[in-house]
Amino acid sequence: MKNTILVTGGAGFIGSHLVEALASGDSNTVIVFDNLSTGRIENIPNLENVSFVRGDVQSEEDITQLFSEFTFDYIYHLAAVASVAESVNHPLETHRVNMDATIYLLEATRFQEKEVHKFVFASSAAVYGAEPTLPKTEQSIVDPITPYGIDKYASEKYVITYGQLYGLNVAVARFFNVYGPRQNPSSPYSGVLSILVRVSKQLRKGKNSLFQIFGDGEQIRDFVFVEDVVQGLILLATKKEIQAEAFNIASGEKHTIHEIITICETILEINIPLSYGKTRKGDIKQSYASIDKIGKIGYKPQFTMRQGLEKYMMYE
Ligand code: UD2
Repeated sequence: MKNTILVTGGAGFIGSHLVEALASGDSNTVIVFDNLSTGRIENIPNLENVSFVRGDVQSEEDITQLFSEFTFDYIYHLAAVASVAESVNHPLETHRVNMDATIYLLEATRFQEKEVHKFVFASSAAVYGAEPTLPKTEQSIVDPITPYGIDKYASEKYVITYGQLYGLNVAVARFFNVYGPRQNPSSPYSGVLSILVRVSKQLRKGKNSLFQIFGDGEQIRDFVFVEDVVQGLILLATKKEIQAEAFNIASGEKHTIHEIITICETILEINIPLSYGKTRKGDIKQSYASIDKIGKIGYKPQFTMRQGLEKYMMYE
């Protein structure tokens, strides 16, 4: 049976890896829906079974138009402003993308003629906030402390509630710190590893560069390689027994910023000069996950931090 699959944010970092994996099954037709605000057209695989629709999830009109042209078997909603810091600086603008858009999509899905096999929403570890109990399990207290975390939590509640109220087949993925090829390092809000990899590569070429740490460098994160995230997303979509529940997607490994700097230095045999700035507003000191719940449905990370970083650094 041929499946038509929607990936919002499919031209972005995580979305484009997902599209690649989905398109490799030739019984799938993949529709990438993206406004190219941070996503890039070059990220979309040039394959016959992948189509690009330029549109904005914030626009109810664009969503209505999309659903008038296609009926979807699976929907992965990944389009978002991915930066916690950007949400702190622009709460209203990020709210429209990270929250309102989710309801537009859920409404369109609810009223499409054919029942969707699964609507998977990309949420975030940011929902857990700064409450100090670790590792984070799906039963941990949820207490978001930034507009980003609040919108992700509100969105996931909507998604799960649509499952309960209207019988929509839904699942929620809580991403921890995702990294890998195509993560864009060029904004001040970019993921820490994309910036660190860029700095490392410059140093490796003999250019001057410096990595800036916000805070003391002892903050802990659970960095998960993008291919493992794709593995987790596809499991949530295809396992029929998953209904209206949230799952952590992470590596289950924890590293400080200082540790990842040391790993980069070892891989590339360089010395990375550091400077220290103030801790960012809304920054969480320690965040790492238990992956037991998703492990029970077959998830197994394939990349350690070092293996993922090596693959990332070889890219280009
Ligand atoms: C990440 C995700 C976010 C959300 C969250 C879940 C990104 C860009 N953001 O936010 O979407 O899912 O995890 O909790 O992936 N840092 C530096 N120097 C730099 C950049 C960052 O020291 O040049 C620090 C930063 O202050 C923070 C840590 O590195 O303590 C990670 O920062 P981040 O922006 O990569 O990700 P985070 O955890 O804020």
